[in-house]
Amino acid sequence: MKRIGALHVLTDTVLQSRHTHVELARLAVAGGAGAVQFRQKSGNTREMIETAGAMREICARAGVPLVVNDRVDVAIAVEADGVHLGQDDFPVAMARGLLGAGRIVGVSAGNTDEARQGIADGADYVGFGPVFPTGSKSDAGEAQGLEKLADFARAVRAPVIAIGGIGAGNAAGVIGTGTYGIAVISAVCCQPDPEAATRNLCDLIRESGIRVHDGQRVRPPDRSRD
Ligand code: TZP
Ligand code: MG
Repeated sequence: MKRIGALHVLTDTVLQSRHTHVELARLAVAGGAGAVQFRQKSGNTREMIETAGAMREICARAGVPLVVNDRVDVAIAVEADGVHLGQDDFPVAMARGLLGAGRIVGVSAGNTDEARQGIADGADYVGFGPVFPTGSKSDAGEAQGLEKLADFARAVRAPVIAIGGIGAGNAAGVIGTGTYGIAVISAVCCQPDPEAATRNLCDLIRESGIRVHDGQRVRPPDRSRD
């Protein structure tokens, strides 16, 4: 089983400009993140490769997977641990073919059909969201809520990583639905102390019965709402 990590910190330099992607990777790793995702939507490819390469060094030294959002070429160039792809991005099956069996391929899915297709095409995990309203992605769509997340996590037979509006105040509730883990942008990148924010989220995940580095569930999910 590949180690996917239960807390994915997505790096962002648009919502905040105090920290670079590389600094955010360092802070997230220091705080105990289970995975770092390099997420940069525009910019020059050569610089992206330099940035991703520096992030890869930091993550590799700590044994934390580095996943590259959208850009399979950049992931291959720096030998990142994997990629995360949306429905309109590089096709999952092609990414799997290019990256080989050992790397991580994640796919965002808005429903169980997309999830099943993504898994059939070779995805290792499925991102689902936005769970809550978020200002971090303009085309994120409507908030799905915890009930839909719980249904999704039950129906999908790959690890589900929940995203969108997740932070210290609601992370435990999200984990309680039976997801494998969570992914966050603003709850880490936009906090005064991203390292402390990461550590706090890791503590909350652990308290909810999940090991942060391999997503191993050490206590059954709280289905008390069922
Ligand atoms: N995909 C769905 S919602 C979202 C992405 C990338 C944004 C998550 O950002 P935040 O700040 O954790 O809500
Ligand atoms: Mg994408």
